[in-house]
Amino acid sequence: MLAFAPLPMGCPSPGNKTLQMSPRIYVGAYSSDGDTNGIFYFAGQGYVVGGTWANPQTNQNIVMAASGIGSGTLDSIVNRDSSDTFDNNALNNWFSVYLGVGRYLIPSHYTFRQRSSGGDLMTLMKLQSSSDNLNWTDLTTADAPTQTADVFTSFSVAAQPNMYSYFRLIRTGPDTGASGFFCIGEWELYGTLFY
Ligand SMILES: [Ca+2]
Repeated sequence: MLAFAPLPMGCPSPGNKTLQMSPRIYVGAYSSDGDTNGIFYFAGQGYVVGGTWANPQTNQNIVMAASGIGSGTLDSIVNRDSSDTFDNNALNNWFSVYLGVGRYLIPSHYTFRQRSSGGDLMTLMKLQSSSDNLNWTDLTTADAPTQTADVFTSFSVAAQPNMYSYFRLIRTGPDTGASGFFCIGEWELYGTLFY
């Protein structure tokens, strides 16, 4: 679902800041796992509806980061295909995304796709948001993805008043091998984007 509209009066603020402009609005509504409605897909289109898609991390239309990389690449997390990226083996390891200057999202859902190869899978995580990439707020608390390789699980995010430019997935439980790797195949965010 796509919609464009002027910024409504009383719309949510980015963290504790106030928008000084009248941004465009893209409503990326979750339809099905792997659909093309998500914010990372839209970023891959250069933030242009109907634009030609290219990997949004490769072209830096989003800026991803990790607490460490053990194997694989950040690009693979948003390449819309099966892949394996491992974070480092550590407590509370995470993958994050920065949407860029002047881009703020009110999230509604996210999808997580397990790594494609056999091996240890993720059991528990949560989604967090931030205005400054330093202080993080829990948007979900205990998200348990289906423990099948290459399979998507979608999670809804409770309605909340603020919009944010930074999001991260943080591991909150052991993987199925009882070790501390954060393994991921794909990630997508949905919601209302001001850009
Ligand atoms: Ca992937």
